[in-house]
Amino acid sequence: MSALLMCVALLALATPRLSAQHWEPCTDLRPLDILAEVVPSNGAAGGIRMVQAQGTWGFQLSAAAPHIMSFPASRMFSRCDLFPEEFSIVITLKVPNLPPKRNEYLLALVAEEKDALLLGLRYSAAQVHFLFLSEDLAGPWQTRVSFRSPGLMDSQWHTLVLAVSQESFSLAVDCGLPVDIMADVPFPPALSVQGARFFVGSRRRAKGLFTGLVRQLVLLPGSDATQKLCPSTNAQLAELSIPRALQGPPGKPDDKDNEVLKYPYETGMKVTLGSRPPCSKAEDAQFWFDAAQRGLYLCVGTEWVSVLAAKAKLDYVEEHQRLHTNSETLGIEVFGIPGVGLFAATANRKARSAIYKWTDGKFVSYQNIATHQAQSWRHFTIGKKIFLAVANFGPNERGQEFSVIYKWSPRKLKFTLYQRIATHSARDWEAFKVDGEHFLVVANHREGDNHNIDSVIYKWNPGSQLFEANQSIATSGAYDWEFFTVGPYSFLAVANTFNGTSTQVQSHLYIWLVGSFQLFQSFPTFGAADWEVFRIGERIFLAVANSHSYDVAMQVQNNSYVLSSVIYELNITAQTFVKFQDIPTCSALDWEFFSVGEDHFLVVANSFDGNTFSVNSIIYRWQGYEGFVAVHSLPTYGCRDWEAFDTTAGSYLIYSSAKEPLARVLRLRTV
Ligand SMILES: *[C@@H]1O[C@H](CO)[C@@H](O)[C@H](O)[C@H]1NC(C)=O
Ligand SMILES: *[C@@H]1O[C@H](CO)[C@@H](O)[C@H](O)[C@H]1NC(C)=O
Ligand SMILES: *[C@@H]1O[C@H](CO)[C@@H](O)[C@H](O)[C@H]1NC(C)=O
Ligand SMILES: *[C@@H]1O[C@H](CO)[C@@H](O)[C@H](O)[C@H]1NC(C)=O
Ligand SMILES: [Ca+2]
Ligand SMILES: [Ca+2]
Ligand SMILES: [Ca+2]
Repeated sequence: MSALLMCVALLALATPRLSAQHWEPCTDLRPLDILAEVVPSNGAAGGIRMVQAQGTWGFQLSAAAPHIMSFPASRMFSRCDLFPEEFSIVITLKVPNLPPKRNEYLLALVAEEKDALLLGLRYSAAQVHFLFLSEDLAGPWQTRVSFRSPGLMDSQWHTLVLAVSQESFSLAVDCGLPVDIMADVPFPPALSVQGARFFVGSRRRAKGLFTGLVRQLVLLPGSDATQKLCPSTNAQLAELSIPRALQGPPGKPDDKDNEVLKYPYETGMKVTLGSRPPCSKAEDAQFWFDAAQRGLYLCVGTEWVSVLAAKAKLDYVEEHQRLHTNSETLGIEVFGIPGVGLFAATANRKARSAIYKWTDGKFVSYQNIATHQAQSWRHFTIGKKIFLAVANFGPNERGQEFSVIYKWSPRKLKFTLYQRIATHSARDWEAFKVDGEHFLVVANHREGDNHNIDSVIYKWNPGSQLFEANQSIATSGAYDWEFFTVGPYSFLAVANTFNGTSTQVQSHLYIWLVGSFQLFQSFPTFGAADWEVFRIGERIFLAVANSHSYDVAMQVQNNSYVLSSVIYELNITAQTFVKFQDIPTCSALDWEFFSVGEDHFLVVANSFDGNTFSVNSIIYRWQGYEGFVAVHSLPTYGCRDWEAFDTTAGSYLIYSSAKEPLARVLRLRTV
């Protein structure tokens, strides 16, 4: 956006009206929440559904008749009838893939009597168009300003800021560099909105209805909203103003791909807003979101059952299930399959690993899969396909080393072999998406005795429907990969444990730049076994689990399992992670972040203190200025991996033991 726009004082920019005594803008000069105007806070409007996608709530309007999603412009333009000459529009949306040529309206301002489109915003597969009516001596005509390839069709949420000032039109996506267009027709200095109506998600007609999800639609008179929104740690969801019903929605922060919470949207479950609706057979399995109390309820039988009462507080933890596993378990992955249920996959040391299904409040054995010293499972999806990849540490019967990707067969209701990938003592798989493309990265731990080998990133080839090698990254005893995004940037962190002589090696953070990952920052680590990224509000943290301090040259002086693990925090200005807190741990192997109500927690897997595997694992609570403070001490034996998950009945933790064939499910009791 032009610097000029930012410098000029707000008042001068707002469309003034020359009244008898003084200049006065027609609207308030604050963000005007257009979406909130059409979706009353009790959510009573017909045909509007609240749905969740990727952990974020939005409205689906397509079932609502256009007139329901409209209101007279006079409601906002209370003082006079002129649209501001300079303004910006902020919209957060998630769009479906549109066929070529199809256009959908996000917003329209229509002069009702003449049925004239005064102002419109619509998009197609390739463009975003801003339309407005301008008038000159020859009469009124419609002007269209088109922005190419905004990249909205990747099934992600995006926040667009359209800023208009005379003949300058600019569009910024996710706080990225704005595309500026200088048009030969300026936006009219005095566009009358007399007798006009705003239509959200349509152009007053049935044709061109918006079929995606919308979370934010705001008009900011007089200024460029990018100044208020950007930079943002969560640029795809940067907020200026969000309707009340969507504020502080229940569920975990969206840094975790929570498949359990994604489920209502994927299956098109219905969420009702407003005051307590009836719950009978007809509403069974439907959700009700109580915006006032911020609670989400599920109709079970004839009762509304609280799914995630946001104000719940963790009181204590109790044992819920002792899960006898095939053998010692090195990793657990909990995931949901839409329409089927909740599952846990265990990576077991001996011949078979297992998949369990949550049935009547317990994990029950569902499928066994032959693995070779399996270390971890990773669940991911590509479109409608559901996959599960296992990291095999050992060779198969024929001495070959493979890690394997399995695919869910909706017909057999089982996972079946999909692709084998040659790996070297694989420890971990991480799945992620960059610019709409799917990737998998493997942590190759060692080849023979050599720990300094490459770990490999694979890219999904939509043509061959297989993963193919894309990039190799040198690692030292790689143990874990963790992917995360900050605004438009994608990061990949590796935990390096051992270089052949020492566990005191650097672990690295890489950033995606022009088609490959490049080194961004290095961290001193001691036998690093896990990276965990998490967000608290706008803050971004990265925690490393240090398992062992050891050096061949100094093994007598320095061979310790009791050492600090470190939490780092991203300083956005400095573009670097800085140490936030040291936490004493005993051969820490995993961190897991979870939230209960409005509180945030970290649990660490402490596995060994140098003498015994019977050590306590600790739950820490986020206490702001104090950082993380130990609140619960849980006796564990050779603790290897923690996972947090939610069901309709409550919130749970599960942990596995690397030293005994027993995993435990713990229930989080709340008050
Ligand atoms: C391993 O790391 C130690 C300590 O950082 C260093 O002294 C040693 O040279 C490294 N060894 C190899 C093989 O890179
Ligand atoms: C890896 O994938 C990226 C993104 O598609 C691509 O730009 C790059 O050329 C690929 N690299 C290799 C070596 O295939
Ligand atoms: C021993 O290990 C600790 C980490 O636990 C490290 O801070 C210290 O520098 C090491 N001492 C020597 C002599 O290498
Ligand atoms: C972030 O980094 C900047 C630039 O180095 C520094 O001035 C600022 O104090 C840091 N902020 C915090 C919270 O540490
Ligand atoms: Ca990982
Ligand atoms: Ca972790
Ligand atoms: Ca874990």
